Amino acid sequence: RPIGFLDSGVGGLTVVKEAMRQLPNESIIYIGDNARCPYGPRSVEEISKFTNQMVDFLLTKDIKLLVIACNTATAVCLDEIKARVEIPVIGVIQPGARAANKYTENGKIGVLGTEGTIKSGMYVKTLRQKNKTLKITSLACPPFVPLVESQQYNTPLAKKVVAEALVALKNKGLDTVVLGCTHYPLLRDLIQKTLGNTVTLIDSGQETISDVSILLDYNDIAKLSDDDSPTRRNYYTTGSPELFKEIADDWLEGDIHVERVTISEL
Ligand code: DGN
Repeated sequence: RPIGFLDSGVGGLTVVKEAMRQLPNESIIYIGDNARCPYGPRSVEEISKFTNQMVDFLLTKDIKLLVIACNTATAVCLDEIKARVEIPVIGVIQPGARAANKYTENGKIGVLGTEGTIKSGMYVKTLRQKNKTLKITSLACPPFVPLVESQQYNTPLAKKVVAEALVALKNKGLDTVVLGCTHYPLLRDLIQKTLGNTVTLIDSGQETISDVSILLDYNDIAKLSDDDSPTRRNYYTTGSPELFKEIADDWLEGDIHVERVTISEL
């Protein structure tokens, strides 16, 4: 049975990339709601409704574990989804917060995310739960997701937008910054250059997949090494399969097969 991944668009592919690295035997079903992306500026009601529609779609594919590979959706409805589905569910915020707490040495942490994620206060709450003396600076970066979705993440425009947005984090003495949106690892090099090499960037995808690996073990649902059934990776988008495939080809290894699913089918 496959692991299900969902995101508002292509951002969750940064988590899939880690899954392919750490858990290459596992099959994957991914859905991105590109037609309704970005979620960041949307209301809590809309984010919850759209996310639940994708969860139901993935459940029809007989997934064994669900990864909410979107910080905005995790912030808004992780608890609600956990309560209603019977398979293990994991979001991206707790693993990211845990990693930031582990890596910081001076206790000064920055969190980058969408407006929805930053407004939810979920990173601050999760980090403070671990260590209430942490000094946390949160910053919403609304132009970042549209840059990634329009495949402009390697352009001079992206460099300018990233540099301008991150001015707000200069001179705060941060030693650790969380990429609190799954789209942001596609801008990682630009973010690192802007913040400098003294800052450790946390990609919550990497930590999330370590957690997925633990969950598979604890629930006894990891694919067995003598199971020779082929590893399948299927991608669905509510938007343009061609554009989705271009970004996926750029970011992931191997043959990518993308199918369209219309919003009315969700
Ligand atoms: N990739 C989603 C996240 O991690 O929050 C975000 C995006 C969005 O739709 N703005």
